[in-house]
Amino acid sequence: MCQPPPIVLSFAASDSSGGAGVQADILTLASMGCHPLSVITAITVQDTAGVDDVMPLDPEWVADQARAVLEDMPVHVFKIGMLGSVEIIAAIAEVISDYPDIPLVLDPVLASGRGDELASEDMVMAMRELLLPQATIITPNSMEARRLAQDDDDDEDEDEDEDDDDTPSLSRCAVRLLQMGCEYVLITGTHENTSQVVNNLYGTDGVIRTDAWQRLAGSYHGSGCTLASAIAAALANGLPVAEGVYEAQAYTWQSLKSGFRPGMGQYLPDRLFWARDETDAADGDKANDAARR
Ligand code: PXL
Repeated sequence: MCQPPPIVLSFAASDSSGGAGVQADILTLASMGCHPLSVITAITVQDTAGVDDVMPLDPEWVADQARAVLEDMPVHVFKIGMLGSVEIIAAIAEVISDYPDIPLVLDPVLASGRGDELASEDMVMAMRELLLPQATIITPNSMEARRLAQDDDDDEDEDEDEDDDDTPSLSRCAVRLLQMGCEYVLITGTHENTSQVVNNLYGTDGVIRTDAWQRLAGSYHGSGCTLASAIAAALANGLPVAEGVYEAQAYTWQSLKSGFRPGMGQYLPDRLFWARDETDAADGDKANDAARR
């Protein structure tokens, strides 16, 4: 028999459009050779244009789902996405604290790429206090990094790092996030006003790697979930963090490049791009290029 797939446990919310959330995690993890376990935190009502409603689950149901699978199977990596409530954050923090040797990839989902709020200020505080200290790596975009790293003195020294280049203040955010207890911070640059998308991985000694990617035209839903799950899969497959972060970015960029627009809103990444027939993929690219022109 060949090697069984490594197991990744994803804590995430359901996205009925299949673009983000647990659906994105399952597709990405399976596509990268892992067996995905899914603990649902909340149910969203959404299409490719936006989130209409969110129903967080009872925190005991979240903890019970996790405990059931953790007592049955060896989990190689945890991945956390959208959380739903402060009580759910506390429940998950307690469960995973019983498994300190399992690496944790935390995607601090605060808002959707389209701006729908997905976390209250209380949830941001709970994430800082209960989840960040347990994380191997967190994967905020630049807006999430600024909000997570904000502290009470920021109004006073607002001008300190504010020149035309945003990099110093993002690196300061990374330092603060590392001080909160995570081992690595990957800040993605999709929302920055740069010609390429520049992603920086920080560790306690500073920047570990900087990767720049061609900025693709169009607006995508589910890219953050794809990237964080791809990192979880890479770690589960045995890659060290810096290499896993590169592999995950390359996979995510390719899935975005092969993106498709199934509805009337955003493009979705094609997490199974490699499984398409080559001629189909070429036709798809042409159709996408035409649609984006
Ligand atoms: O992309 C972050 C995200 C995560 N999880 C769910 C979402 C979104 C964004 O919309 O809906 C369920």
